[in-house]
Amino acid sequence: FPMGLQQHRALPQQKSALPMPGARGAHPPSPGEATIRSNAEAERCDVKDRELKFDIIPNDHPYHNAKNPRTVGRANEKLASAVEEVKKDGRTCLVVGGDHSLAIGSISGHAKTEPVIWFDAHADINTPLTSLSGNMHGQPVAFLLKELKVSGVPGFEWLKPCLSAEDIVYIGLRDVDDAEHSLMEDTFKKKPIHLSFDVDGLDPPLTPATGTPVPGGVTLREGIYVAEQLYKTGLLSAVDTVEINPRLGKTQEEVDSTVNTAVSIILSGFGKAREGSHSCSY
Ligand code: B3U
Ligand code: MN
Ligand code: MN
Repeated sequence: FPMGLQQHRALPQQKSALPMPGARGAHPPSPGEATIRSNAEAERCDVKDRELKFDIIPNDHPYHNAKNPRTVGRANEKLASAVEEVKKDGRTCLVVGGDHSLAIGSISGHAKTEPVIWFDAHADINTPLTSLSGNMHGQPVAFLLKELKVSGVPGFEWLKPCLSAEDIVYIGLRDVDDAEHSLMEDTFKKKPIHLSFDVDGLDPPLTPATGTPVPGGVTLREGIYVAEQLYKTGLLSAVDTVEINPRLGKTQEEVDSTVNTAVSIILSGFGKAREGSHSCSY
């Protein structure tokens, strides 16, 4: 921490169709900030930049396993107010920062009811009691979740947990601590999943016999991976596979490749593993 936090910028955008003249604050732009601004303005975004300055609180002793709690807590309080102002101004809020603990302030300052997509290799759901590293960037989800009732952390007196477990979706998890795994098992209810799979989400050469192909779709490997992972949850309880129209195939080959692609997706969703399906594990 805290160097990343000192560089956070709330950069709202897309207010009007015309770029604003370069109205700037007193501080010189950092190279990253200038690059974001110039690229966003080239896309005709109306960028209103604001700089936040954060204090480093002296003698900021750990609270259980949470390091720098007062510094991180106060910084997030400021960030929450800044994000709230950006939203009141009717803008889309962009926060550029280092440390993921900033999500505590950013999400709290947002209108507080939105679903959150947490794109991360890590679940960031440790509490000050479970964290092994003590790093605050491994804890923001716990601070935000009503169910986990994290409280008493100095610097966070202002915080009211604003997320329910059903408001958050994780994408990309692949490094979850044991304690985090238990917290997730207890907190997130497992609901049956319905997969509605339109084959035109795949890249067109994979399913040419479909009505409205669009270039730039996902690969067969990615599509199969999604279906395999859903199968592995044990929660997949209904599957649609749609927009397969053999009559639109210009050749038999096009019809066959479309059908074969759909079949591979379906089989993966029903448990076919690419290394072969084996009933025993050894
Ligand atoms: N779960 C570990 C590792 C970690 C979390 N977030 C990041 N790393 N970036 C922890 O420190 O809580
Ligand atoms: Mn993270
Ligand atoms: Mn991460």
